[in-house]
Amino acid sequence: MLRTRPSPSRTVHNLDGVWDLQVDSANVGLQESWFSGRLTNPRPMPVPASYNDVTTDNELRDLVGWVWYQRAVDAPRLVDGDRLFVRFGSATHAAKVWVNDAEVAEHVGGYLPFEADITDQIVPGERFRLTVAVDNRLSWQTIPPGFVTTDRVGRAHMNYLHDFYNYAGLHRSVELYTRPAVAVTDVTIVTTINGTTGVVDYTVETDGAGEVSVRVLDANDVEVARGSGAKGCVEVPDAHLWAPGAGYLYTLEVHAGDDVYPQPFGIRTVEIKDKKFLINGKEFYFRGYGRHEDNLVRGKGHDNVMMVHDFELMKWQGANSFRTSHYPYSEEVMDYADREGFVVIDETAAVGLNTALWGGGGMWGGASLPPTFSPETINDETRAVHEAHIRELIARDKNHPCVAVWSIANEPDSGVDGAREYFAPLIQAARDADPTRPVGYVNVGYATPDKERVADLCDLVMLNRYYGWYSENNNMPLAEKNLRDELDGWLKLVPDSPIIFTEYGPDTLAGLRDFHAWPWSEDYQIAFFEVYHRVFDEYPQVVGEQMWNFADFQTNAGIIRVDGNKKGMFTRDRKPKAAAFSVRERWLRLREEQGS
Ligand code: BDP
Repeated sequence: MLRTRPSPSRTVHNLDGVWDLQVDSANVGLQESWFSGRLTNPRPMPVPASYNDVTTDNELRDLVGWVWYQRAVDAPRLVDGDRLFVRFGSATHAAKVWVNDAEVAEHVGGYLPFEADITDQIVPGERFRLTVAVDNRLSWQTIPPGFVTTDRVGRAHMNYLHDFYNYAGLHRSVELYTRPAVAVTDVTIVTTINGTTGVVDYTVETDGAGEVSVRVLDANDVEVARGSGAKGCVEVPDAHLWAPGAGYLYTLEVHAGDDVYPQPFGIRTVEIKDKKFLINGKEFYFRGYGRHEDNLVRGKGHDNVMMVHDFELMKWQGANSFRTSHYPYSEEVMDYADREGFVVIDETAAVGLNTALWGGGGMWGGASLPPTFSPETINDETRAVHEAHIRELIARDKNHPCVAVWSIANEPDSGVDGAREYFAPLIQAARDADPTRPVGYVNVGYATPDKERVADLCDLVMLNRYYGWYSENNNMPLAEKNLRDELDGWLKLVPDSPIIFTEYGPDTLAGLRDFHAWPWSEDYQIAFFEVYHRVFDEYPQVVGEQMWNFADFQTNAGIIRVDGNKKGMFTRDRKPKAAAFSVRERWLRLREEQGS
């Protein structure tokens, strides 16, 4: 789906601000048609934000079910048959939207955009009522999965198999935009490099028939190439490449009928060859983090101040990449990564496809659950939802030069019956949707090479490992031995795949120092990274290190979390822990040696 971008033929009206919100604990709003008038008992709620931490109300914080957002909107005047759309950056996890009394949109999946043409529901220049009902419930047939239980005192619980708080609400901007009736509806750009020439293949889809032409503008808006037709190839002589740390962007200005749509892009290639990860034909080594969209008070609400600050911290540390663990991030973040030259492993929201981590004394405690892949849990219907989600993500992010890898899941149960059958068609779906980028998934610690059933279908191996934390705690010599032994197993299982460590790190309490470098101390975090980095340096097949996590973040309540997960390089309010400085030294040195 195209991002909203203003142009001579398009206007964008931002609807962020303080909306009304009403909690629907009894789940009656739909039957009682709450959309048909003003909400009767609203409270103020900022958009974008997670609603959970904004107020002091426990009912809202731990709600299981629907909330209703509402505001009055002034419809713009429309010229020459223009169409008016309302667009949501995301609504977590499912939403229904009404304009006055008319339902205009329904969407499931909490981290991707959706929109509706509302031209026929509004009177141009007049005010209308916009109501959005948002449901935070997950099921075995949603991505990510979850399940609701009710306890003996009648309390509903949202159970989920992932380690971050189930923040919900309108996390990203809500916008109105206008565009001509005949308009650009999709653009796909694929670039290759021929000597010093950038070769730009493009495909344009339109609503209605209109003559299509394109111009390529450089970063100073100077035209450097042009072409015509809905599909074609234009050449940019002396191309300025997009490269890690140097995010040079061109614009493909697409004209269709009267519509003009400016699509930014970068000229660059990504490729895996001889066990190396290549960007523009040069070896690339990933330095960075798994991250979260997570901040004090605003939860997963997008915030430009925090976005720019986080990128400043990553640059300070010498990072060149991150993974959008464990869901698609806001479009603002993807645009900014393009611009700042960060390399992104773009992940779906398929986290927690793994009942083994939950039940039978698993990491998160709780009741035993059936096997991961079963008719009652992750089944064919889940796979269809997962596949649609992969396609939606690739449709949204395919033109971002920052995206170098598609990660189609985090830590699924990849070593059990049913895993290969489940994942083979999904990997194929990702390749069909984008034949240009490597595809993989992130492997869980206990799906070791002897058990693993999916890795050989992927282009690369991505590993989350916690030797020295969840196992071999306070025994780094044994952790190191086990890490090396396991790596040797991967080299045998998939000798041609490069390996990226996508998670490793211990929980670390900021301010806790210890002469003996005990677990939880800042000193243990430093020692832990030293061991892992020493091992990485000895295995040429390891082409990246993304520690867990950029910053401390909020999780569900539980006996292994103290106000959240504390594996951050930075605290939740972005203060550096001691390891931030030692890792910085390493990453600045590697940047020097590796040139990006
Ligand atoms: C992995 C998960 C990640 C967790 C992390 C941890 O991928 O979401 O937060 O471990 O336990 O299992 O800290």
